[in-house]
Amino acid sequence: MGCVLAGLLDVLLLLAVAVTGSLGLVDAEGNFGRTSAYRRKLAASVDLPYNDSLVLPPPGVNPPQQVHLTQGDYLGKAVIVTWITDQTATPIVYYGTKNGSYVDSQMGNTTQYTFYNYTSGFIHFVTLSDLEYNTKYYYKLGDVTVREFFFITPPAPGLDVPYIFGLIGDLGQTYDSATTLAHYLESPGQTLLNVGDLSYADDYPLDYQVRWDTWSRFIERSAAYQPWIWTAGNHELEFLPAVGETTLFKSFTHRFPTPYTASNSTDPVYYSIKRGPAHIIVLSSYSAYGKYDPQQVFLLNELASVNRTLTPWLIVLLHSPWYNSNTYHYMEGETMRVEFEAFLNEYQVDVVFAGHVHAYERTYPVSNIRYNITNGLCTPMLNNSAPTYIVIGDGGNIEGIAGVYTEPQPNYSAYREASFGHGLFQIYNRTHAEWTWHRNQDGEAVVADSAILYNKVWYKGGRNQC
Ligand SMILES: *[C@@H]1O[C@H](CO)[C@@H](O)[C@H](O)[C@H]1NC(C)=O
Ligand SMILES: *[C@@H]1O[C@H](CO)[C@@H](O)[C@H](O)[C@H]1NC(C)=O
Ligand SMILES: *[C@@H]1O[C@H](CO)[C@@H](O)[C@H](O)[C@H]1NC(C)=O
Ligand SMILES: *[C@@H]1O[C@H](CO)[C@@H](O)[C@H](O)[C@H]1NC(C)=O
Ligand SMILES: *[C@@H]1O[C@H](CO)[C@@H](O)[C@H](O)[C@H]1NC(C)=O
Ligand SMILES: *[C@@H]1O[C@H](CO)[C@@H](O)[C@H](O)[C@H]1NC(C)=O
Ligand SMILES: *[C@@H]1O[C@H](CO)[C@@H](O)[C@H](O)[C@H]1NC(C)=O
Ligand SMILES: *[C@@H]1O[C@H](CO)[C@@H](O)[C@H](O)[C@H]1NC(C)=O
Ligand SMILES: *[C@@H]1O[C@H](CO)[C@@H](O)[C@H](O)[C@H]1NC(C)=O
Ligand SMILES: CC(=O)N[C@H]1CO[C@H](CO)[C@@H](O)[C@@H]1O
Repeated sequence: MGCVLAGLLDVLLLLAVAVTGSLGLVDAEGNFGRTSAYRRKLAASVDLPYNDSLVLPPPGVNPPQQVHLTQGDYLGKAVIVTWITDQTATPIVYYGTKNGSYVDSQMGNTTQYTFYNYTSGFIHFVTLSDLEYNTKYYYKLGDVTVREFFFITPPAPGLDVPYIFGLIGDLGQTYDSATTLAHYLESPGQTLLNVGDLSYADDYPLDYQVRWDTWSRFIERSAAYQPWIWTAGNHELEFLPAVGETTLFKSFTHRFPTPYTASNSTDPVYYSIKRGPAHIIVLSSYSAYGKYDPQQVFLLNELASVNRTLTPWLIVLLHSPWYNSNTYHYMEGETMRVEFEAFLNEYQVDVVFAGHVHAYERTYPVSNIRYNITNGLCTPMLNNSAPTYIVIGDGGNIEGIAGVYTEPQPNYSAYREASFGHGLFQIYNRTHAEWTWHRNQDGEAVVADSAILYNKVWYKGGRNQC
């Protein structure tokens, strides 16, 4: 009863913030989630042409291009700067805390890879370490043509440290993707959590690698100025045995280094970081996760090491959702859910973000960990102690929207809509965070779905959060 009441209260809150579209109240089956009536065009949009200004290389002599950042250590005091040049160049970053005054420098490394008959440019990656927290750094790259950028380090981990994460999944490089990214650039997001499926280069014959280059140029206007935290999706696998390409995640791991060794992971596609008030665990839906597999060993070690006094919020990122009531990719995440869900409940994970499905969906806190083959208890249960699950695979890629839902809407599904957009996860303090979802058809300031998330460990308010 309490759950239904709280659900109604949520609906009233939504009314108060004047959401658009029709509001679903409790229906004959007792469902209180909402399926938005809003529909965008269903036709897939095309990729930006190669001569579009959003994907063109910068001018100059062997200019640094495809510049992007990610966190470089466990605690948020390091940044990995990655960029590509067509010809050889020195992998060096000049940096400092004053604009134009680059008093420090750091050397790194250069790599290259081939994929079928494609040879990548020179991929440079440099880790800037021992940075000060909460500080703006300026940096410059380039031996001849020089380009300048800046970033802001996160605050030190702590209990009541506000921080805003952006969420984007399945972005691709279409006109819709461009709208999503343009809106995100207008947002207050400080670090982007990317839940996988980046360029969609593999939607082209022979996984046309040039589309990785155009994608990395496309995202530079955000990713050169704030870290993007990478999750591997199925489009990163690039398994093409017919032409001898059998190294999984080959382009992804060459182009997007992650700080995996800092969390004792042995694989770049799953790892963990602390950032401000959050401990973020990145999992791979496409790496073995069974008992005794390295990913499960990693996850259990990592969960046991989380300190909720240092980082009150515990976030998990993965690509293929465990709770998805869209017919698209239905149940693909089920085996991983069966293997891992009980661990996430035990360690009181606050929220799990996934992509994969090209639409938006938010659940109430839900768990489904009672089933043991013989007891028949296989129905997902609303459970305040369990995580909230959010599908944010609505970045706008070339494959188009996933518009068909299972009916009726399961009672754990709070809101679902087949539109493109992005999300913001705004942590206020140890007890409260606010999730907002921004659909592309609205201005950035408009919120199409929102919810307060109450911290699983610290919130003692007793409100029924279902
Ligand atoms: C891009 O190329 C197409 C086809 O070659 C051409 O029609 C279009 O004008 C070009 N656009 C720009 C911005 O140069
Ligand atoms: C740094 O200084 C240059 C030259 O004065 C200026 O164009 C640029 O906007 C400044 N950058 C920032 C981030 O303030
Ligand atoms: C790679 O192979 C494809 C298909 O055989 C061909 O169309 C393309 O021109 C080749 N690219 C290069 C750089 O050789
Ligand atoms: C990694 O393993 C080492 C050695 O066992 C340990 O000291 C360190 O705390 C571990 N780091 C993390 C982030 O788990
Ligand atoms: C957890 O973090 C707090 C705050 O930094 C620290 O005082 C405490 O010792 C840590 N607990 C453990 C078990 O490391
Ligand atoms: C709710 O979740 C908690 C934490 O995982 C668990 O202990 C409890 O058994 C769950 N309740 C139900 C009814 O599933
Ligand atoms: C499965 O669950 C039922 C009901 O909770 C319990 O009686 C039974 O012992 C469990 N079976 C196993 C193998 O744990
Ligand atoms: C949700 O639906 C399931 C079956 O579909 C039911 O067992 C459960 O009691 C429902 N929960 C609520 C809170 O209505
Ligand atoms: C945490 O933030 C929420 C939302 O701004 C606020 O209502 C609450 O009072 C804050 N709690 C503390 C302990 O500051
Ligand atoms: C991964 C890798 O090759 N790291 C090397 C990068 O360059 C530094 C020094 O320039 C080496 O110490 C690292 O081993």
